[in-house]
Amino acid sequence: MTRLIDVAPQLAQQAIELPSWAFGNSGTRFKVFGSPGTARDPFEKIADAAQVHRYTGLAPSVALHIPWDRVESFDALRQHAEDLGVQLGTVNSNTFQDDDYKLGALTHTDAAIRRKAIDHHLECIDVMDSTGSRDLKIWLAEGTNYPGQGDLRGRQDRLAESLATIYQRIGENQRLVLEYKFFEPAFYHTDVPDWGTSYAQVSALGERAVVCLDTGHHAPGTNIEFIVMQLLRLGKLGSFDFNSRFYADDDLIVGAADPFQLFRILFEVVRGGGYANPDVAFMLDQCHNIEQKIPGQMRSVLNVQEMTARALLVDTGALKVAQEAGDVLGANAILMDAFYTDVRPGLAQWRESRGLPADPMKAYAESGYQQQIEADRVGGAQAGWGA
Ligand code: PSV
Ligand code: MN
Repeated sequence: MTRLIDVAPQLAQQAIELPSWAFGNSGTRFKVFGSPGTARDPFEKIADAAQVHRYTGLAPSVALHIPWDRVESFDALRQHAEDLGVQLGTVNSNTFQDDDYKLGALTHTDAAIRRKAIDHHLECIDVMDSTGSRDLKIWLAEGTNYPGQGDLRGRQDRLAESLATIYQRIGENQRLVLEYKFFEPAFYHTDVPDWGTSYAQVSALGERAVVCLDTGHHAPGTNIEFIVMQLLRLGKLGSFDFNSRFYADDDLIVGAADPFQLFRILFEVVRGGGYANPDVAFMLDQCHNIEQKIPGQMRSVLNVQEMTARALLVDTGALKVAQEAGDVLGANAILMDAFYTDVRPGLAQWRESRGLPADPMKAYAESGYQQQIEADRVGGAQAGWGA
């Protein structure tokens, strides 16, 4: 049986990128709730993200969303992040909040609107040049609501052409990462609905184009770990947007809804060579609508760490023997043994041995940071959906 101590060196390599938007207000389409102390600009969002890293040692970078995180000087934002001990990470484009994009952006029939959407992505690459970011992550809200509304094939062809124009501008050390989602905001068809479409589109672009798998973007019952295996096998799994869901794209705390699914995904990541592999970025894509944001992000990265530890504990040698012997129940039991191992006390001890608090949630709660931002951040507009 593998022990936690045996996998500590691997655990020490874990890095999970936080989304800047987790530190702004968000909500449902019915209501966005404000909460005291919420960041009012990208600088404050980065400061909050740095707290998560400070107490967990797990979150050394922060993803940006443009235009939500547009600032006068990205060099200054980068310096601010570095001063706080974190880096700026993935740059996410946004072609879903402009009236021009009502009927499409990169797929629009109007060449002028397609050009505008392409130019937005080129601006994002300029930002990446200043921030030192490697990845441009593209999620498209494009699709149709009614059969017959659009030419499905024409839209796919225009998408390929627009992506190729963007890809030409991607630097030597940069990547284009294409995210898929099976529905929403379009309800009849979505232009990049599944991993296969994303894979087909990025494969046509070249080596530096890869797929992003958002765990919340699949139909209920989808075997997500199978997709993880397949994309790793094909060398095209570029990143994860981790979150969890009960119903649709709920954007809840990763591992909250279904810890076993998170374990199964991470087991395939480890098994497929995607763990501690710089080519596979671990990110969160979550919102905290009613819970506190900084502890919400802390809980999330800790959930990923706990399930990673369990995945690393799987006795792969014994598993292989059982699989090859056709020992169905034995093989399943080996996997479940690791899943049912409570790694929390071991992780607490290990954290302390590295100068981190045994209980990061408690340490943050006792730090006074939350009270401080609630007292300081008075006035101004809190960051939120669209800002
Ligand atoms: C879309 O649902 C998505 O998952 C994309 O990653 C966006 O960038 C993000 O959510 C916005 O919250
Ligand atoms: Mn996402």
